[in-house]
Amino acid sequence: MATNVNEAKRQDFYQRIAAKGLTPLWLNMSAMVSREPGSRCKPAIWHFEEIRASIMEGGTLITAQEAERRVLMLENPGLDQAHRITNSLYAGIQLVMPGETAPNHRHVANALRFIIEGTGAYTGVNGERTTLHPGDFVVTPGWTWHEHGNNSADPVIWMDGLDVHLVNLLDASFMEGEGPEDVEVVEDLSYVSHGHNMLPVDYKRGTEGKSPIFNYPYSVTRDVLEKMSRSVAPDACHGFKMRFIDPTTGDWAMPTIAVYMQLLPKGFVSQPYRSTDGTIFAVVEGTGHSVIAGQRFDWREKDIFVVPSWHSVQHFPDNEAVLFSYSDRATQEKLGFWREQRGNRSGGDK
Ligand code: GTQ
Repeated sequence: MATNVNEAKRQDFYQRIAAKGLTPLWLNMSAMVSREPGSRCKPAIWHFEEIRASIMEGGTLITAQEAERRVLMLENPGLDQAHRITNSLYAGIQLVMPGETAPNHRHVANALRFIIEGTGAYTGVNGERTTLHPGDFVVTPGWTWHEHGNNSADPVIWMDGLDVHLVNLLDASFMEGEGPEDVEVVEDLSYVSHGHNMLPVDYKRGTEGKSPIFNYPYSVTRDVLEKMSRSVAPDACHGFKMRFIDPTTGDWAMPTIAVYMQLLPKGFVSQPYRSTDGTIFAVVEGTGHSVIAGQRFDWREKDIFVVPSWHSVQHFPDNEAVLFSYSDRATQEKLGFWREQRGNRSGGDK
């Protein structure tokens, strides 16, 4: 029946309904409901040497106080300078120079810090301070006051990871500046009181919806990876990979962002792996390369690279290497969207 309708009539119809705020689904079906993820996000690498030169130059042009946060955002080359490293996630490089502070503020978005260079800067979360060391993973949960400062003699550089694009997709953003002055509490009180297989007796499990721990120190993480690597067999796709958790629930350390650390042993070649969570990697130790959807990326310490959703990745460390990574898997799992595929099999692997 419809085949008799002439094309000019259809075009006329499309034009008339467009003026009424209507569009035919049948012209957009495959883009709307794709057979598999077709991310515009591209595999990419940022070498730290170049990042460092740029952020240090930024350091001569604006103060942390003036900038509020002195950050260079990592722009995925496939995503139109939209201030995102994957479709859903943000990554930035923050510099705090000796003697500087970045003022107290809070926002709905959850943030992580992954410390790349320098020891002796601090982040304050709701008045509790933690000192930052290279390799530390630090959480500032949504709507907690946070400020940064550097009392050391050296510049401190870290990577920020935020779920701000998820917040903005849902039009749920609020932020406030000029938070309260620091209150005097024991440094790392949250880790002391929640991170040692004990909880304050009246702690109500999971009621906060976020981890009570702000700093997951690298000294501990590294020791865990070291002992795991000497005791159990490596996973064929991941080597020795651990995920950071909220110890009160066993859920991810952040409600939206999954965060990991993995050790790739000397001589290891990972089997091809892909998953629906586009993942940002930071090299903590070692050199090597990764092949992402057929493209080779050579990396060394402090480099940052991105593996887009449903792109196959294989890692080839030159010697023992350690990779930090984060993705939106925590969100996807909660919504029932997340899938992975291990090895070279074709088709989904749900
Ligand atoms: O340190 O609070 O990279 O609010 C972007 C937004 C860092 C921060 C960013 C922020 C922060």
